[in-house]
Amino acid sequence: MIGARLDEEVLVILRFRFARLCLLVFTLCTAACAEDASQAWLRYAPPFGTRPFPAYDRMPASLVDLDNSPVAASAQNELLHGVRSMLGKTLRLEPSVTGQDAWILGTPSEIAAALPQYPRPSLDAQGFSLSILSAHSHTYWIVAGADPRGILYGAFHVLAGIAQGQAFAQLAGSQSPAAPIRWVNQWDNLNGTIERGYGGRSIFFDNGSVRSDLTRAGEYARLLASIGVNGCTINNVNADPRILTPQMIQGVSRIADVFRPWGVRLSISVPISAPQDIGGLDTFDPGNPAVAAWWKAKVDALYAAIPDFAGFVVKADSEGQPGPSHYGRSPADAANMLAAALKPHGGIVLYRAFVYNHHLDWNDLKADRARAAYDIFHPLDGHFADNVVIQIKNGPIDFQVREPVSPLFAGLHQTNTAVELQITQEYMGQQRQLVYLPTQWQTYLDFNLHAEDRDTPLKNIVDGQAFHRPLGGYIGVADVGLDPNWLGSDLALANLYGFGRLAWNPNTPADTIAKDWTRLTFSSDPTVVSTLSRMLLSSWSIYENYTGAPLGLQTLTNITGPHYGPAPQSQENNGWGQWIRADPNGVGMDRTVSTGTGFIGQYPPVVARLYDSLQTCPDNLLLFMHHVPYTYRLHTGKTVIQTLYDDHYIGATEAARLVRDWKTLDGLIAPQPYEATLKMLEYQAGEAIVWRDAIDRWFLKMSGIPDDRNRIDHDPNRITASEMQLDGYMPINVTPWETASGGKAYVCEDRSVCTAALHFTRPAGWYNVSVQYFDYRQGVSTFRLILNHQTLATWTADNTLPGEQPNGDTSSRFTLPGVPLRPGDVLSIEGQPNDGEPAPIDYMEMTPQPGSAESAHP
Ligand code: GCV
Repeated sequence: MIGARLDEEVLVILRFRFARLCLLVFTLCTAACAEDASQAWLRYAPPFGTRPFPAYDRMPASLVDLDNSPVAASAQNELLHGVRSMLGKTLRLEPSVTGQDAWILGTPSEIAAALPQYPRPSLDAQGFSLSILSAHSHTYWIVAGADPRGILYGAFHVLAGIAQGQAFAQLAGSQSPAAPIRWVNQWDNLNGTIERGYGGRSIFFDNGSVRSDLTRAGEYARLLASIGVNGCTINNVNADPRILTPQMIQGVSRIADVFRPWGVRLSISVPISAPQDIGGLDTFDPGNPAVAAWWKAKVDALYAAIPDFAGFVVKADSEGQPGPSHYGRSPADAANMLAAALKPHGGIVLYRAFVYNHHLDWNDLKADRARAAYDIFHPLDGHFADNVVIQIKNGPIDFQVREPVSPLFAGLHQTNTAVELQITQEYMGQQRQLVYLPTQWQTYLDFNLHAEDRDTPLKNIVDGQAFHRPLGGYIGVADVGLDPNWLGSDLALANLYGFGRLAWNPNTPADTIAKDWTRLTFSSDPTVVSTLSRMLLSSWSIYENYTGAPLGLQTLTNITGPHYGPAPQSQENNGWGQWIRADPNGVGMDRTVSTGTGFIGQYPPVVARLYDSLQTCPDNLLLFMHHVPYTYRLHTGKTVIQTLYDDHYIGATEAARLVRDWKTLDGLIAPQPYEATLKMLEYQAGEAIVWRDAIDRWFLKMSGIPDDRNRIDHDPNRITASEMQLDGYMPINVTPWETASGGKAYVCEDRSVCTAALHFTRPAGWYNVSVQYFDYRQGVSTFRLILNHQTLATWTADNTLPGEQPNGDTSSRFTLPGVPLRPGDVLSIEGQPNDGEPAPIDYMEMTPQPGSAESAHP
């Protein structure tokens, strides 16, 4: 026994030394290595460039770390690195405070022991306090943390302040996190893929094992710590039971080792069927003692390998995952069994409320997926163990473009809850389009559910205040990958950053977060900060408008496919229950109490009254709550159908504005992110047109009511392939039909080259020429744009869009601005297929440059 304990101590010391060594290597490397995208908001650039920063001229030269923990060592190393990088000075590490000015790191009691004059702040767990103390004729810059994590968060706060040009004195004050749980979930599979991940392969797993090189995992933990995130669930909630094999537990413990210096606790998702899947039992019934014993032994083994293991995330009885209902047991039976095994070690269970039947009867007008979570979990309120937290998606459906807040938050008063937000943009453009989500999240977090007829905004429910719960908080589905910039797009990182900031303090305005992130990531130049933050803040509404989801239609994307391009019909006629119930007369789900599914009745009375009445239901959720005729007039006075048409035009116009705004930052942003982002925004502007046209066409056909400006399929600048002279190009049907002109794409199938040509008949002038083509995931077709005999441009269809067919997932746009055209010109597209991609095309558009076509005669 004593031998075992000694071994354990030696192991802890070795781990600690290893962590320090890693940190040292990390510090030296990051100082010497060039700035790269993986540094995200931690690039530590001098805030004023080469100009001096006098506030730090007389800063203490020494740094004393009074806390002997690996996490405080991270704080120390981070300060060393950040100060050197931003201020060009290297702090001296000193063992004690005597005889010098110093930066001091420690807990209040450690600091008071060294400096009795120190007025101890009272701090909540993981909180920090920054202050300046003058004593013994010396000045101390103090970073006090309630615990090692608090010290680390304080150090990151100081560095973020320096990076934004703030003096240490300006940063003085205390902060504590709003809630104890501030976790990210990763949906990584053991084979290295990531469900709904758009930033490359897993940083944790490859080919069924934990990666040998976990450098990125350690860097990820550092990023998370810098925004106060304290937990990470490393594998998909659609969990592979092999995560619990002894070999895998050893591998996972290596991930915990690289998380530990950053105060990030590791958790895993587990399938409730694991005792049967890999445990050799013939049951996984949570009421069976052998099953409970299996879990207890498994949990003990996990803690032996990972002493600070955080707990389990569970998806059960959902989308094909096995669950306790198989044995007639409830979620509480399953959650409590796991909780009992974890409790002696201090672990917790996050049991997801995302439980619903995905084989609903579409013809049943009372069936409603939105009701499921409340119907299942509300009756169990008070039956969950105190180390169980119910993890509830923000809305009752599934991370849609807009949803109401889930009524379940107001239906669990004696149960811990956490809100699950989605950082990865599954329904929101998949990181190929700019959508800044803190604006959306804040709408949810501020929403007052009026539980018990009191003010109970969602943020105060999940932080435990509203119902006096000891546990609760924020979960963000992040899905970062091995791509240098983690999420596949530089701008998408604002969402990861924003999640951490809101989980720490949900009262932080989305605008502040956008500006801070911009300064830390790109530049403090006022033009950059104001332009980019404006772009970020408007992006959710732009996306909502052009994707066809305004008025509470949730999403109109392809829900049975990749959740990307437009496919409104995919909502209907299936068991998934994301119905919008559009018919020739009207649209929307009737969820009222009197005539509908009764979902609205799950809300506390104040909110139920708001949504139930057509007079008070907000326009932006109207069609989520009510079925109305297309001619129904909104609070704006405009009809539903005309609003749907107009909003799509507004959204597409605004998406084009994002490109123009970004271009004003040319020269103010480093070349690589500038170019990559420009490409993304240009693509997005094209995709906004695809969405606009598809959804407006679909509603025009469904409603039979014309757009009052007759815009749909009447673009005077557009000539479709069917109107061109074709050599080799052949029409094929497109599914869904509304994602291409006339429901057809033109493909080059049996030839090495095909062409489509048009005779230009409009006035001479300068035109922007766009070609709409389809870019499959596979194959790299080549296109050539030819004016008479002159090649104007060539490009390749080399994007990795989520589709292998011509439709809204793959429709893409190439634009060449400023082409001088004259009547009689022949403009042609030449397509060369490649590897099964038949150089598919849709149309060409010649848009006169403003003011030029009539006046100029090139
Ligand atoms: C991990 C949606 C997503 C699934 C996801 C599921 C969940 O249905 O499309 O990919 O599964 O939500 O949150 O469990």
